[in-house]
Amino acid sequence: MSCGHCVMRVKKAVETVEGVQKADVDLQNKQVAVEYHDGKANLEKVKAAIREAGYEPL
Ligand SMILES: [Cu+2]
Repeated sequence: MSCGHCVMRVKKAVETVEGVQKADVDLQNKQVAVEYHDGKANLEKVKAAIREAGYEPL
C-alpha cells in the first residue's frame, strides 16, 4: 500500500463489506480504521475484503 490509489481501493473494498459503516485508511501508518456493526461484520470479513482487493492485511 503506497499511494492514494491504493487507499481508495482498500477503502472501497472494506466499505462494501456488509455491516461496515465507515473505513478510513491511513497511508503513512498503513492502518485501516473500520467502524462496523458487531454481528454483521467482523475482522475476518474485513481482512478478506482487503485480500480480495489485492493487499495483505497485517
Ligand atoms: Cu497505489
